[in-house]
Amino acid sequence: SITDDAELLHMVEKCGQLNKTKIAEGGRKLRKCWASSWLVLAGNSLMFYKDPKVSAAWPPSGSRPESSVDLRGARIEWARDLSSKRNVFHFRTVTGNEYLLQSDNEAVSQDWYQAIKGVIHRLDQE
Ligand code: I3P
Repeated sequence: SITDDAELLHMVEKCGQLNKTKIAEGGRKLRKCWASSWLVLAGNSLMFYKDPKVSAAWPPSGSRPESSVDLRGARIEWARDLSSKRNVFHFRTVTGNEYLLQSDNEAVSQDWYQAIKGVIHRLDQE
């Protein structure tokens, strides 16, 4: 609804495009499948939307995230050994869902890494 979108917009810390692959579900390994994804960092959540292929249309009215993860207790680290791609970081939720996130642009990757890490640390201190 418009109210929900407005509430979410208020909480948005960062949004943008990254390459993403899920590599584990509940601790069970998955086959990599890299795809472009639109990420929204808001509140305690990181949400993944289907890449709209157009810039910065937010909020994507009516659309729901393809998936959303709770950042509480999550772990994040640079992952130089888990991919042949550059600027890759590894992200793991408490429930054992694991993702690799990546941009060819080093600054973009760095910004996302810091933003997600910041939220995780804030939640750790609550
Ligand atoms: C995978 C695909 C991935 C690659 C992965 C391959 O092959 O090419 O892009 O990961 O490497 O197995 P397929 O398309 O047949 O599933 P990176 O691009 O992250 O290196 P990996 O198996 O060494 O992880």
